[in-house]
Amino acid sequence: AALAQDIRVGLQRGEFLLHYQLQMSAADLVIGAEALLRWQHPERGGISPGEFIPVAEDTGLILPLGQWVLESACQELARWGQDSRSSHLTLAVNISVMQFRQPDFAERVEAALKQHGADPARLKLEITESLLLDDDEMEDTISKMTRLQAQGVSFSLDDFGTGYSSLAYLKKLPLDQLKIDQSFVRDLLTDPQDCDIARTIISLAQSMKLSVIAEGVELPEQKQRLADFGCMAYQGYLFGRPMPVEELLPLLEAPR
Ligand code: G
Ligand code: G
Ligand code: MN
Ligand code: NA
Repeated sequence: AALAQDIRVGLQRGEFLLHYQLQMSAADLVIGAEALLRWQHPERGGISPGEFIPVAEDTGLILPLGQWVLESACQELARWGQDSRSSHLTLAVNISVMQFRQPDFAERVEAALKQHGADPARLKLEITESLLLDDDEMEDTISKMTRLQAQGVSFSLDDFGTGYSSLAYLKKLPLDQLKIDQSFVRDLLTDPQDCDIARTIISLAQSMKLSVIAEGVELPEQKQRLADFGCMAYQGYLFGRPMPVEELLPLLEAPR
């Protein structure tokens, strides 16, 4: 509860910020970035999202916090659109279930894009399988996604393989991408089961005409193994940690 109050105050005082982690093509070109929320508390220093996001979700504070993320990301995306170094990049934004379930979620995304003049086709929303748990909400999920997708917004299914989504649901959703959870990438080279799972997710994506990105790639050998399976995009410490935007833009200048 103390932390919840701190989140409220932190939002008012502007203590939150976004870091960005590169997303790469198989040819090692930067294709985009994921926005990751950071909190710089004046006394306690950096507090990790693993600590405060669950609290924000339990208290409903994820709504104002998520709204701040969405607006800040759209503002950044609009800036990227004005800069030849970054105008081709997509920006991926994490969306909590509670945020997506807001009746006016699609309108909020549209308003944030419009307010800042960001290109909808450069915005990617990362949703999780927990969105698919509730049968009764399926129509609502599909209609919000379809509405946003019609404007160019794309959807990636984050942490894929760790949840409970059925293939029947997966088939119905207007998704663009599966994101292989880092738990399968970590031991890819030593655990044959993780290796099989990663390969299976990649071929599932291919057969469903979805793109696929692997997260948590730390070693060139992991990237190579995933590439052998047909993976098209990568994210992880191998290419860069989540970083402030001031560090990201100069990286785009020189060919890597
Ligand atoms: O940022 P880190 O790299 O430590 O992320 C930890 C967790 O917090 C991840 O599960 C990530 O998806 C989540 N997370 C990071 N930023 C956001 C955000 O802006 N919104 C939501 N809902 N989750 C986020
Ligand atoms: O759940 P989500 O995928 O949104 O969150 C991504 C999380 O993974 C963040 O906490 C981010 O800091 C972390 N991360 C990103 N790349 C790597 C990596 O290569 N290795 C590890 N261990 N964590 C990573
Ligand atoms: Mn994510
Ligand atoms: Na993830």
